[in-house]
Amino acid sequence: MSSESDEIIDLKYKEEISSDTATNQRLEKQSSSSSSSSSSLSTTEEVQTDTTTTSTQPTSTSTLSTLSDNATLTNLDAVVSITQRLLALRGSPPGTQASLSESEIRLLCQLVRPILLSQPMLLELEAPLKICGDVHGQYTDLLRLFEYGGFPPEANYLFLGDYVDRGKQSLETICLLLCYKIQYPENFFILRGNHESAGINRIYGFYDECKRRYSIKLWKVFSEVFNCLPVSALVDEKILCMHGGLSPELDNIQQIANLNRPTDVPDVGLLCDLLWSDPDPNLSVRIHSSL
Ligand SMILES: [Mn+2]
Repeated sequence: MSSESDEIIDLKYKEEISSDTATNQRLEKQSSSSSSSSSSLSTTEEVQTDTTTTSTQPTSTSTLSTLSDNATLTNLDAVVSITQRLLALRGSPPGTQASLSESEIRLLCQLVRPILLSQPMLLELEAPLKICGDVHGQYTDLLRLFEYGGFPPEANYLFLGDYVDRGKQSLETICLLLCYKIQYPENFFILRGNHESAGINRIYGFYDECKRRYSIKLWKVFSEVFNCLPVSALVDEKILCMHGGLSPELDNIQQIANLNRPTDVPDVGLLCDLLWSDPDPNLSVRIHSSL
């Protein structure tokens, strides 16, 4: 374990894709600091660092072929089928809904939870991978991001949270992301945003979409998935990513790895700050990167 202290870059790719006007809610402070003039494609950044690092190359080998359990195979067949129907919306008018049954969506939630919990709260990832900001239920924009960067597993991805709320198709958005997480668990990563919290997405759209299209129960099932999402990723041991920002409570990066799951997002403290903080030019933060 190294005791060296490195300055960590706080990656901020928080362009708001949503054109929704921000309300005056305290909870919406993120949108007030974001530029709205950029196209959604600007939220994808290619991270190519040290070429001497052994990179995790995108693999075309699906988890499907490595599993022998029949039940698992059947489940993964279902996930492939769901993925195909979601991707079939390419070329359809924006807003076209995918025909997924509630039981299929529940299956995605059921399959992804153990995968999320089997990986650390602080992910340690290797370049090359593409890092993407808020999608906020704008499913057409998500498809455009993949058209631009390559559909998994052609490229590796890290999404920084806020998949639901504001936009009209939170369900298609989160379902496609979960499909990819299940199929390519080592090449596709999704962090938690402040909207992946029941107290927030109860108000800003996701609850209403679940209730209107499926059931309140389904919204609760998603909450149990969101409570298992990791909150931070360290890329090539030098680029620290999270949805919000750093915390005054953060002295050592190990504190992030030590956060327990499943968990809701508390109103104060380290976890809250990682998901909610905005840049402060008056702060100078140094944290230890040793793990
Ligand atoms: Mn957001």
